[in-house]
Amino acid sequence: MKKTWWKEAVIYQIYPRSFMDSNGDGIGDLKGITSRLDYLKYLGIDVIWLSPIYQSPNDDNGYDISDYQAIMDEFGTMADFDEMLAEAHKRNIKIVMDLVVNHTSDEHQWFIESRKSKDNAYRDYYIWREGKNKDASTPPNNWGSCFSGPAWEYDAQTNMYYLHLFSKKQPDLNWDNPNVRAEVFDMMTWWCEKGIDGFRMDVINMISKTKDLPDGEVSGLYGDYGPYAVNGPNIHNYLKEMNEKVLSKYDIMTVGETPDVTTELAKQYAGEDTHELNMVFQFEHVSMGQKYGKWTDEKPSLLELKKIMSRWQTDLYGVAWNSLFWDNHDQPRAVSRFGDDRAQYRDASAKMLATCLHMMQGTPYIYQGEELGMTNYPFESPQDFRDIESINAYKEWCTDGRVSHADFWPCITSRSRDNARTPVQWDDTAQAGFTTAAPWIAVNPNYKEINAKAETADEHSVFHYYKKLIALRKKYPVIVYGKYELLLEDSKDLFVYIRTLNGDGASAEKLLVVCSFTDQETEFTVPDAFDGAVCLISNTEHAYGKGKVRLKPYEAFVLYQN
Ligand code: TEU
Ligand code: CA
Repeated sequence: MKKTWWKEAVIYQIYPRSFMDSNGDGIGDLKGITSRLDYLKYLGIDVIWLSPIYQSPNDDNGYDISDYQAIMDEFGTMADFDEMLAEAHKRNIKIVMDLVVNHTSDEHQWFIESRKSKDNAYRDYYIWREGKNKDASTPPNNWGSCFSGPAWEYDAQTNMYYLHLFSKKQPDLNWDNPNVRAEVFDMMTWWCEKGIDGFRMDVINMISKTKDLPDGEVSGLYGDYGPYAVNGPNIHNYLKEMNEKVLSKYDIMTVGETPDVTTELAKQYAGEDTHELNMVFQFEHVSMGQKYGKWTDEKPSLLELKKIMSRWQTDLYGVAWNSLFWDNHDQPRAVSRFGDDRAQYRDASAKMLATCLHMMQGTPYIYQGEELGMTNYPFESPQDFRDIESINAYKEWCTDGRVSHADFWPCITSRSRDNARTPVQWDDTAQAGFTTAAPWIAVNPNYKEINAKAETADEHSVFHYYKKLIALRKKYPVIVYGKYELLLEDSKDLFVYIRTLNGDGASAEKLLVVCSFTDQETEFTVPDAFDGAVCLISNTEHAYGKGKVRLKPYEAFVLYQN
């Protein structure tokens, strides 16, 4: 496997709206990010993935872009961006931009033109269709959008519908139009010339749709667009073209957000020699359990989690590259979901989850606040939601009477994207030091106990544990390049694996990673091959010798043998 900087890097995701407010308007901004770069340098990360900072009417918090080459007013100016980029580079931190080109905002100039008339030069930049049977009262097909409701919006001006797989303010671009591809590639080149270090590509495996757009299989209220819009017919051609025309010309990293991919498809998207993307960012391990669609309060099964994560480790080994993450801006907080956020277990289980993930193969992503062990928010009512997906879903499932509030509430609060979007907790002053005004979304009330100031000062904190994991990755190539092997496949409590570098010969290096996913004490027997091994990191005070260890709840440790 080729060695590259992005395989060895640790990435930190910033959701700018919630990271740090510099000018007291309650909204995070670019100057706020710049002011916290020293904190990130101290943590030890190499790359920042910046969620969208472009001009946007904020129907979906910046994932609806109205100008790809301008900065959102609330976040600052292009000069602020240039300053942030320069200050990051000064600290050897790279900046990866979010690239959202499956769709634009309906307020993008292209769409404003497109909807004007059937013969407008931009008409074909988007996906327009007549209503079914030319009947304007029925959408072209039965697809549902990701954010509830139909995936088609009727536009009276031309008596036709446009496709939007996300909100109706996010019309899908027509990638089959060569002009669309040329415009996107030019825009990407413009950012590369500015000196940015890569792209995280939003739902990039959804840009190619089939020519016909037939009804999908119905589940719930709408039909599924999946077979016609995800991993579509021309996707690999378009990515290869993008690679040839833009990506291959720069030393940048690319990560494709790819919902619904198999490991077979990932080998194509992110293969060593396929000339598409560097790595995928896939969701199989965070998609377990479905109750009301994605809304569920079920605890994920460890057996299933191990199966999924191990399959990705094994199938991609030597041929393709994956991202490692528990959290991002679309997911609930990991410690609440996969760990245990009760006071006595939060710290241990946050460290255990970090160990489990950061010792695997792939590029690790830390989502802002995860390094502090931030938890889900205690929502009290639907009025607390800011996220369009949560707001619409509550209406479609509950207000419209398909399920009772009592049944639905625990499910939506367990999964709401707003769990990840509450402000970063910097200190124990008002609004957790995020802002001096009223924040756009409420601060989690636990900020007095959980905050960056307290954790950077305490060498036993979750923060310092992450710092140590990052440092270990830099020191031990086995963490980046070693081969993975799952042990104790059938254990319902323990996630145990080995990593091996340089085969079985005398120069072999081995890691043993042991993670307890239970709030009970358990027992584990250290394999003989790890007799006399060194403990690289652990979330308890244990001394690990030969043979049996009695494990505390959520205990984690890593042994190294060479
Ligand atoms: O997300 C796409 C995606 O597949 C989901 O994670 C989605 O956000 C949702 O959870 C579906 O149930 C990307 C962005 O990460 C997300 O923030 C945007 O809202 C979305 O695309 C549209 O741009
Ligand atoms: Ca601000």
